Amino acid sequence: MKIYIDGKYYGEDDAKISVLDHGLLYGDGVFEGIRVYNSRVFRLSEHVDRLYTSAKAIALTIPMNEKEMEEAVAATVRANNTQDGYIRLIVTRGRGSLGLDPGSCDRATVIIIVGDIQLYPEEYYKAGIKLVTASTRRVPPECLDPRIKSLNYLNNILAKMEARAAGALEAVMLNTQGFVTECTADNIFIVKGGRLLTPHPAQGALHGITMRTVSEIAKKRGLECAESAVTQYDLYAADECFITGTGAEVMPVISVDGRIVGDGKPGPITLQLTEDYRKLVAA
Ligand code: PXG
Repeated sequence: MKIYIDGKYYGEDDAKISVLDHGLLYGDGVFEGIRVYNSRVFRLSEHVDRLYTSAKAIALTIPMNEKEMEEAVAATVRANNTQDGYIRLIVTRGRGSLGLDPGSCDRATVIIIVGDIQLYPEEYYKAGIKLVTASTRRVPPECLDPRIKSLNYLNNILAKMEARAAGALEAVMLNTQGFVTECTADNIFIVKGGRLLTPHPAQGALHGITMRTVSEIAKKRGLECAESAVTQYDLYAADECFITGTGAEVMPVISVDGRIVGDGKPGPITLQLTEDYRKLVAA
């Protein structure tokens, strides 16, 4: 495995950054998770765009432009000879002194790791997964805008632990007003009366690239698709439910907090979108 750090490649055992990097000390940095399908990087410019927007929101200067970043990602994929895989693109505040002040960090650290990801075993794409609602709420936008894909995932990790403790693979996270936001690393959709609904990013969700792609596919199929407020009741009363993410792609949901969704099997619209998404990424 060849790992890119600040313009050079290192083997897995030699790819190291300073313990004084503020990415490690404070979670001060941003990242993207991106997929490679058939040697092509899926939606690269959208991911790089989101990375630069996240960086801008935290006043982090990335020491290269977006075009150069896209080239660095593509070159790292080529160097690893990756046909199908997962890219973790990370920009940290860089090495500084002990103490929060990012002013002590001279230069951001850019890391590109190309590896594998298998978030969910294949059988779940046919059978669907169970969700539980976590008691850990999503950090409210007034505190930290969830559109910033930062290195600080503790809030989501605590919710993921709740899911695992309850025997589920993913957790629904509510905002501090009690509305559904998203899952720990996935956006969420419901289908009701043939219409798709997903929580509006203003409710406290990351603006997912898979979510946007699935909305485009759904619209092409003539399905109405809206971003709006979604409650737990809406999840329990949904005809169908699924989650979307770079790792998960489109994953059917068959129960939420012990309430069976639809007839307890992945719904027809969900299965269609799962298939359409796989065709699109392979094309
Ligand atoms: N919400 C959150 C909080 C996320 O972290 C998504 C939604 C889906 O966004 P995209 O743009 O991927 O459709 C994410 C994505 C991992 C991993 O390592 C996490 C994500 C993506 C890929 C891998 O667990 N998060």
